[in-house]
This record gives sequence, structure tokens and C-alpha cells, in this order.
Amino acid sequence: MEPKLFTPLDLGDLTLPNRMVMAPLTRNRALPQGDVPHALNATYYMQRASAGLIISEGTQISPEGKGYVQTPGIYSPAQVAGWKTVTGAVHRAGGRIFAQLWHVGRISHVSLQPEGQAPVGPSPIAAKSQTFTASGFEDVSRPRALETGEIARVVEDYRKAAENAKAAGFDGIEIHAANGYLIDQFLRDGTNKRDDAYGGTAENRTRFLGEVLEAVTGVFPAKRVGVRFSPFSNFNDIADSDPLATFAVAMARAGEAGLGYVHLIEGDTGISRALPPEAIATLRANFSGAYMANNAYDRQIAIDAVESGQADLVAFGRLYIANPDLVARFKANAPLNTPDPQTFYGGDAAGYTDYPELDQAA
Ligand code: 8OZ
Repeated sequence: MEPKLFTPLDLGDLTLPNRMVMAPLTRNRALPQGDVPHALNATYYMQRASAGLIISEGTQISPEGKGYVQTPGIYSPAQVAGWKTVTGAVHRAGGRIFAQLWHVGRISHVSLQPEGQAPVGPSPIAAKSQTFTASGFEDVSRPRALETGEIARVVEDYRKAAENAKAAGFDGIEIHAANGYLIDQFLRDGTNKRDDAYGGTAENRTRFLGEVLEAVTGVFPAKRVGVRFSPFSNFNDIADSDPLATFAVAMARAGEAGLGYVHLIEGDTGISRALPPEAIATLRANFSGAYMANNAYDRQIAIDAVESGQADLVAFGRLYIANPDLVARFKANAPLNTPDPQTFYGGDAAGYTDYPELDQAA
């Protein structure tokens, strides 16, 4: 019998033809002038259109939301026009693509910020982390704390970005609330030391997330909105005294908003998928939509996870970098291309649009 991994799943009125998802992947190949997506990016995504769903690379909602050189934005007319060529190419190739909406918060550098200002965060605590700027790897800058009265403006930036995603032809959006970026910084008690309504209890720390989800589900139907969390990752110097308690409340926020899916990075970002299954089960008990699992899944683990109901969808990152036709390769149990880490971040077509498909390799 055909493994369930290769069978359709409905997200509201959107049918995904299979449960294999191209994970959001930062590749730093937008045009340096204006962080605009262009023809090379359209080719890359189009090549991967047989995925059940493509989630775009993290896409900053505002100039302030940028944390790395040459990541694309979705706030200017030129960016929306660039994304239109991407979504058009994916749709013509028979695919579906969501935009991942991203605000890096404190994971940024003054050289990447408007007028060289400090990045923003929930609290003025610098991360022990690095980013890549026009000059190479640099320590991130100390953030300033968002004032209570500014938070509505950031929520509005998310809403506008969702409008722009719609105008650019995306089929839906994923809110990036993982990997130590702005929303994750609000969620965790190690980075959120606020004494207003956005800090303190888990209910307060998840308030910003809830407001963002409410804003964007006024733009896209809730089933076409997902959210990504990384509850047990320490990536970008994030820390929380009780992640299970924090993320039980965050999952409930996703449930209240009626989202189509929650996407979890299981374990340490990019390193392992080892997580106590009971932790995932505890979190999933708070959300009744689809569950997308991620982190170093291979073919057999993914087939087994979907077969047993441990996951409804599985997102693949590195495997999708190197294998544009990953669905066909998995179906045929064919050999895989090996990704080249030297070309992950920045550069041109090499290591981006030149990984061969099965028939090209044969
Ligand atoms: C690697 C390099 C730069 C950004 C994430 C958006 O971790 C990222 C990212 C990953 O979610």
C-alpha cells in the first residue's frame, strides 16, 4: 500500500497532494538592492513545486525585522512584485507556496537596521549569537526594548505583510515563532523580562503571538495560516525555565486562532530530532489542527511518523536544498544528492538551482 506520506491532506479548502513539505530555508540570495526576490529565486522554488507545500525562506515584514544580509522582505512594492514572479512560477509548475513572515527582533546588527539604529526586542538583553552582515560574521548588536505603545505597530507590520503576501499570490502564510527570533524572544522567560501585559506569566508572554495570529487571520483564512515553534531549541541563545509550560500555552493560542497547522522543530535546530515523544504529545494535546514535524527526518522516519499518526506533515530542510524532486526520489526510494554547506548562505546558482533531478543524474 502507498505510504500515507504520499497521500493528500486538506488545509481548509487547500488540498496538499502529499505530506512532504519544503521547510523554510534562509539562502541569502535576494537582490542586495532592496532585498528583492528575483528570477533565480523563482527558478529555485519552481524546481521544488512537487512538494505537498513549499514554505518560503524567512521573509522580513519590515526593514526593522531584518537580521542577515540579502534576506528577502515583503514590505515594499518591488518585493511584492518579485514574490509574484516566484508564486507564479510555482503555480505554473503545479505547486503551492506559503510565505514565512519573519521579524528577527534582537538577532540583528546595527549595519542591517534602518539608520544604523539598535535592533528591537522584548528586553534590552544582547544575545550571545552571530549574524552575517555585508562584512561577514559579526556579533549581534544590543537591542532596545520595544515600548508597550509600539507593539501594536509591530502587529500592524505583520498584518500588512500578510496583505502583501496575499497580493503577491501566496497560498497562505507561516508565522515564524521559532529559533530565537522576535516572537520566540517574547515567549521565553530568559529573554522576556517585561513588567507590562506582554511579560511575566506564560499568558502574558504569549500575548504578542496571539495578537499577531489574530491580525493575520483577518487577512488569510485561519486554515491557511501556520505557526512554527522550536520549544526545545537553544538556537540564538534563547532560554526558558519551563518550555513545556510556555509552549502548552503557545499551542493553545494557535488553537484559539483556528490555525491550519503547527510546525515544530523537534529538538535542537538542525542537529537532532531526539525529543521525548511524550513532550510532543503533551504539546499536541493543546492544538487540534495539523501537526507538521521537522528536524533531520529521513525517508523511513517520515513514512513511519505519518503512518503512525505521530505527524500529519513532515518538513525537510537540507534534503530539499539538494533534491528538488525529493517526492519522486522518496517514492522510488532512490539515492539522494548530498547538500553542500559551503553554498547554503549566499552566492549564485551554484548549490542553489543546479542540483540535478533523478533523470538528469541518470
Ligand atoms: C540559518 C541562518 C540564518 C537564518 C532560522 C531563519 O533559523 C533562520 C536562519 C537559519 O529560522
